[in-house]
Amino acid sequence: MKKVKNDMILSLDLIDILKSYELCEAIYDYIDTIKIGYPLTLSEGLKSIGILKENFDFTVICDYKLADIPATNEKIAKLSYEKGADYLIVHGFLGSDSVKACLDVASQHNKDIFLLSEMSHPGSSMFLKSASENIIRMGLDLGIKNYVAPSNKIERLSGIRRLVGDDSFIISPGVGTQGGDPKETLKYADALIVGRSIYEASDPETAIINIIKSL
Ligand code: OMP
Repeated sequence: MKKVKNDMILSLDLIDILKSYELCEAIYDYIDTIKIGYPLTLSEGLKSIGILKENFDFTVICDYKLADIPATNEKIAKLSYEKGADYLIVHGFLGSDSVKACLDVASQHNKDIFLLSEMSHPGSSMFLKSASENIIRMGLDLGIKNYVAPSNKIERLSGIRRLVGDDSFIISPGVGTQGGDPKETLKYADALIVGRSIYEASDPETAIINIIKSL
């Protein structure tokens, strides 16, 4: 992935397209990349991708954490890219065939994926943590250059950076509300993913400016 403006991606987990639109109007001077997931898509439909992308010229990462058999992953990926997704977040624990199905659809659309190996919430240490390194190695074998790694578990994030090397792109959620520190995170990640600290703030623009200042 190319550099993200202000090294910050807005995680747009609102469920209302009008509120999402208003938020984007308030922050688009500072943000050029947004992440849309199930909350907005299940509430307002896949058309939300196009509405926000076309009006604000955003790069859109669709966070559907794809985790299914290859045939189903392929269908979800195709729909997402056709509706305007530039990147899809894909779970690695399903194995290489499921991930490869997404990679193949991405390359047919001249788009790309992010691979997820472990997560920022506490439960991630039950099963995902022990599999994470092997998942990353699978990603590297598949030629994947984009990864998601947790900001609030800085040793895990730095370990993933060591594994993937400096020419891979890491985006990092868990900043702010989940405890991750923006400045520390950017020692190892290329961009922060920030949701509630921005969209739940009484003044989202000021919230963004304050994060940028803290860097
Ligand atoms: P906030 O905690 O509100 O900043 O939102 C974080 C966003 O990143 C949410 O959309 C989560 O679903 C997502 N996320 C994580 O919080 N942790 C992860 O390990 C991975 C993701 C993700 O894949 O984006």
